[in-house]
Amino acid sequence: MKMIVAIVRDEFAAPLTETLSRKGFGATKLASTGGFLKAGNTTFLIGVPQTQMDEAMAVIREACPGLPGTPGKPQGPGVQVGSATIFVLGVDKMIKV
Ligand code: 2BA
Repeated sequence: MKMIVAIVRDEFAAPLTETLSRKGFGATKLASTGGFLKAGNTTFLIGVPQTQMDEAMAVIREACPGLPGTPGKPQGPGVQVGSATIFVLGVDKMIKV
């Protein structure tokens, strides 16, 4: 299993939440703030079985379109903010009690 930590521009958080839910992915959303611009963004924690990683990444790419700077507006002078910054972490165990 993997843990996807996806820091997403706020404008893409609602569509990503909707698609993840519709496709049956479990996710937790955290309100977060970028350390550089100090603007709000949304961090998703998504626990994903290895076999579903490609599908999960495709969902994120679809919901968070564009390369840095597109299609959204610049959020600071000379700063282009990407749609999502994604980390993939290994998970030893997932336990629910
Ligand atoms: P922020 O930290 O507010 O950064 C917003 C944008 O400002 C970044 O877009 C980047 O284009 C620029 N930027 C960030 N740090 C900079 C610096 N020290 N000098 C010059 N420009 C800088 P993105 O790279 O697309 O990042 C979007 C958001 O993703 C970030 O918001 C932060 O919340 C998160 N993030 C990006 N890289 C990260 C990392 N290595 N670790 C943790 N969070 C990260």
